[in-house]
Amino acid sequence: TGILVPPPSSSSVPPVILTQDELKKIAAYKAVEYVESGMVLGLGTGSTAKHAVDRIGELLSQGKLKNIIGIPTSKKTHEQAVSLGIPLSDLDSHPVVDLAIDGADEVDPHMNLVKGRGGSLLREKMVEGACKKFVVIVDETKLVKYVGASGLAMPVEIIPFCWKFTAIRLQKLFEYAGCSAKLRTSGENGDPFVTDNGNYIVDLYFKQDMGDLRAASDAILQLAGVVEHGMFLDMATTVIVAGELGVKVTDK
Ligand code: ABF
Repeated sequence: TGILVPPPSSSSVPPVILTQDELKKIAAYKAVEYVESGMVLGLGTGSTAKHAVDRIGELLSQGKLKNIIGIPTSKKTHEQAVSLGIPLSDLDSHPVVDLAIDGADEVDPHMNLVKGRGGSLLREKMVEGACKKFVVIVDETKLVKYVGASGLAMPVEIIPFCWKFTAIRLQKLFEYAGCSAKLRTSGENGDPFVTDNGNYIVDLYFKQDMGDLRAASDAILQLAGVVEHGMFLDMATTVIVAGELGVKVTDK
């Protein structure tokens, strides 16, 4: 699959096909331009954020960035950062983070996000909630009219104890929006997917707009058994979208 980038009409250069991964990389590199030496950085998770972490490692190794401290949002990103020689810490030691760069699964017109299809939503929300600036990097396929509009999962991290009970309660909350709740599994034998925090994830699928997102968030978080959900409301300060017509940067 690829996205056609048309050359200027006067050009004899043939059109360039950029893959989705190349678009992700373009957005990621643009975001790293916001990074300055001496910053405490939230390091995101996922295939888009991976490009940003690689780039930060590269700039550090070239001496173009200095004294960076990374706060990883998952075990996977922790491993990646260690392999790149990025000095790491955590929120206990660095409770204020200057800037975080991370991907998203959906971005609505108000810069509200769905995150967590990669399974790291809880640590992402903790780190990104502690940031002065949160730069979201996506390719244009992630843009939606409303949260849930992609028809793909809105993840909720729950404790394993009586997970079916919690899943049913979640589904009932959003009956009006045609919600169905499914436990996320991994591997061939359908074992539950287990997060970095030892929890399960229930993915919610919506047929219609769930409406007031803040009310939806509150309702989810009020259920005992729920740890966190993947709606990141009013958290992004910048969204960088790479697409067919180039890179678009939107600041809040
Ligand atoms: C993380 O990675 C998650 O919050 C989100 O689920 C996912 C986006 O993945 P990708 O960048 O691979 O599309 O940011």
